[in-house]
Amino acid sequence: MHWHPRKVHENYGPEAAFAVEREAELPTTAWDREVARALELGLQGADSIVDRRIPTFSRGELPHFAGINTFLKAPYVEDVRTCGDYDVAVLGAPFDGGTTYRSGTRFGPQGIRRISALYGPYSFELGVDLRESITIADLGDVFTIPGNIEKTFDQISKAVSHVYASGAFPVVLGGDHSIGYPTVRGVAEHLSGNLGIIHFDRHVDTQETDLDERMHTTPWFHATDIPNVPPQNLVQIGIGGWQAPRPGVKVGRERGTTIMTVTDCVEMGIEAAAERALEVAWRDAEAVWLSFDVDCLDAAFVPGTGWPEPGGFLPREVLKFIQLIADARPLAGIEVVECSPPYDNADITSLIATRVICDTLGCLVRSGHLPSKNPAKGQSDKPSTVEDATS
Ligand SMILES: [Mn+2]
Repeated sequence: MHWHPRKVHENYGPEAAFAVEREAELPTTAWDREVARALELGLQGADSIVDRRIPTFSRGELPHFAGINTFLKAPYVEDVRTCGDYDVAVLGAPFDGGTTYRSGTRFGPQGIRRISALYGPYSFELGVDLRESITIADLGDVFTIPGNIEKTFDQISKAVSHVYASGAFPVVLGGDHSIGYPTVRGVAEHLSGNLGIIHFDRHVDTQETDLDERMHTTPWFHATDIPNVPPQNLVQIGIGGWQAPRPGVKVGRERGTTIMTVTDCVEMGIEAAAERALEVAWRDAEAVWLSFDVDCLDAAFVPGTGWPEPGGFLPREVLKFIQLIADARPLAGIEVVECSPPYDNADITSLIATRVICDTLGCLVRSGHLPSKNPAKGQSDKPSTVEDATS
């Protein structure tokens, strides 16, 4: 039998062909640097180790089960005053005091960081290697106050404000959804124009109070009370089921938020839905915040969440949606909330939470919306061999 070499595109579908060809264009500069650093800091491996790139002490990505659990094994940056040296700053907001049913999201940052070790920085379909394009810092967690929602909000706003002002792209690991108000408050204070919000959720989260407090069912009431965060720029995607409280629906109707159900999105198609969401969030806005509640997915995929609701999105639908949003325009930052590891099975909720962040970063990078501040990192060009996701 003879093997006939063929051009890649004859062997693959269009996306796979793009992915396979794109991989050849990605540099390995940062990886080579990481290997050299690991050998220096972690000592050359034992004499019997054939691969001389392997150090004695695990330093960096490999093995995936070893090491200290920062997000994507990014460096832990203890001195938060230096976070502006990095392109992306990950911070945890471990707080579940706003939860009205299942708690446990105080362990969300831990759960997400732990399973993020399974991810490499390279995405096949997206044609991106984050390690080669940007620098990521893990700042650890905000000092939240378990028994006090308002003090915790102030801590989170101060933290997000610090990161946003530094120029690093904030990635917030929740935490329950009550943190959506203080995160947005931390960004909005730096803008002269309006901040839009793209909100993925099964729940509207627009009532004023719940159980007499500003709980995880209330962030957008208070966020849209901020003068430069108008409700007309709040688009809520995936809302539905038997857990959307009527007081919140009433507020949304009165304030003029935009709600898209799962059926709305699926029937118009994810591309058209993403276009509509972008149009609403960006209308006369200066920046847009992405708030992703993992419970927008069908309960089957997110057992580890506070209010599991059947009938939500499939993972591939929501990932496509996220990719279209991040490919289209820059974002001010992202939060992923309501991941509750104590209720999770086989880490699947933490896996999807990690994936949403990685896909967002990957698309921002490949589309040039998250340029590197470090000239040593080559900013990857927008792919031209695959259909332009934003068209
Ligand atoms: Mn929710």
